[in-house]
Amino acid sequence: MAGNRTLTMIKPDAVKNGHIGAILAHINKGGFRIVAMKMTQLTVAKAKEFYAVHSERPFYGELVEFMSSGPIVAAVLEKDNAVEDFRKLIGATNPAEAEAGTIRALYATSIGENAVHGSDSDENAAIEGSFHFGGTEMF
Ligand code: FUP
Repeated sequence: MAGNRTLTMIKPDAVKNGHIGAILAHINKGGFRIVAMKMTQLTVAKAKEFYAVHSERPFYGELVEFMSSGPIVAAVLEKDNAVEDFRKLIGATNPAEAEAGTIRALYATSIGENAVHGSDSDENAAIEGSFHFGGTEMF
């Protein structure tokens, strides 16, 4: 995956609260093309693997429990400068600090249950894209 792609997950809170459609519309309006997408549920083991970088953090257990608690929507998004532009579109990790109009400001409930994931680097975007999708599932 080149520098024009990022990986998002619509997290269990946003799926439960009925925000899939609104979030996808927001993503499309932001100029991103969806090049891969699926609804799925992470097992505890897969959630641990995805967030392994946070394994020493105090919130790791809760994060893994939350991320495996219900279905998510994973998608690969394409746009010039995708990683940085998508992080602007979603807003700060803590929705209380997220700029008005961002996806987290609109749909997240707390720092732990913050509606969406966005990759933090091109390198991680490629790793996270391959985590969720095989080569024949990305367009
Ligand atoms: P982000 O890149 O904005 O998703 O944020 P981080 O990579 O720092 O954190 C990943 C996830 O860990 C967050 F989406 C939610 C969770 N988290 C907490 O639950 N508490 C914290 O203090 C920080 C992060």
